[in-house]
Amino acid sequence: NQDRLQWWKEARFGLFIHWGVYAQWGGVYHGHQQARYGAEWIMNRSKIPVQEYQDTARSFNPINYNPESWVLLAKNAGMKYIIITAKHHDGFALFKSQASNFNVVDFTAYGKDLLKPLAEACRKHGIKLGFYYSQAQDWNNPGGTAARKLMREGWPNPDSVKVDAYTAAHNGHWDPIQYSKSFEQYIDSVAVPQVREILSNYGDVAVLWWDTPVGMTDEAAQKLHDLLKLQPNIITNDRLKRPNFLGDSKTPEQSIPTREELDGSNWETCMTMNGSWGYKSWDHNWKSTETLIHNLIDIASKGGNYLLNIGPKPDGTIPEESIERLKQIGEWMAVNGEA
Ligand code: FUL
Repeated sequence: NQDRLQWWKEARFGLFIHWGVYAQWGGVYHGHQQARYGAEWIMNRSKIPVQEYQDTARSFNPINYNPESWVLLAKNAGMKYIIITAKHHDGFALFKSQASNFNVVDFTAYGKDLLKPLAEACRKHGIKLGFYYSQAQDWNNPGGTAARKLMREGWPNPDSVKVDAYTAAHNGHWDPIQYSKSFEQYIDSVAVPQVREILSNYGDVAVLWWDTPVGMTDEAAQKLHDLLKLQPNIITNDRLKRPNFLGDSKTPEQSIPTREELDGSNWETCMTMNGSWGYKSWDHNWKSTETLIHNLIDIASKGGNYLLNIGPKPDGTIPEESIERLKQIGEWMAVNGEA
């Protein structure tokens, strides 16, 4: 129904948060800078073995995580909602999960659920909270899929031709353990129970943001879609499985549609402030505040939403450049924005 989408249609501006153990690498693997794709792709781009990636994840310890300051930063910038990566393609869950021990509580030095205090802070300050969940790709939980990305493009490893041949023969996977279960087993034992967890344990969930339906089946999509009943007012995007599960909104990535391209459907442009979603230590290619405000005006005037991203560091702090820009946008909004 229309009421369900009312707040979203008026929101205009939201914060996207890409955070997980990939932040520990910061876009660098064994001294090599991962050039293409966001830093959250480093495991796939650099074909990091599952064991090595997990060994690093053990020491994840974001002691400076302060979710209330994140929420206030968003709120003061004029944002109405936050979408955080509950689980990205690397399969690491930012929440306590019974379905996979590759989660922040059971696997890391930190040992505490990251979504709980964020949900509380959002409730306290009147900001809607949504979860991004990578339903198909999962590079750590066996049976999850992997988009095939050639290693040759970004990693001058003499073995890369061999690795590329392996991924070609194994549906994009590069580590035999990724193949030890079927996709169906992964959906039933990890994706379905985890989506049930994030829709049950954190109060109201405003949005479920699916992503990259690599290898997705209609059957699996239906099982996931059925869980949305747990949150009757939830809004979803168009990335669960095309073309049969198009959700409520289109998701142009890093681009703003022209007026000619608008067809009456709801849409939300997601965009990075530099070139990466996840924290990339060496990417200094930041958009100016002026550009970001211009984008917001352009999008709002065309009836869309702007989901602007931050990639927090492994210690839980937000890059200074992002904080600065969000504060400046807030100053502009205080003068020019609606209440
Ligand atoms: C993409 C993902 O593969 C990126 O890592 C990022 O999450 C972006 C918003 O969606 O398709």
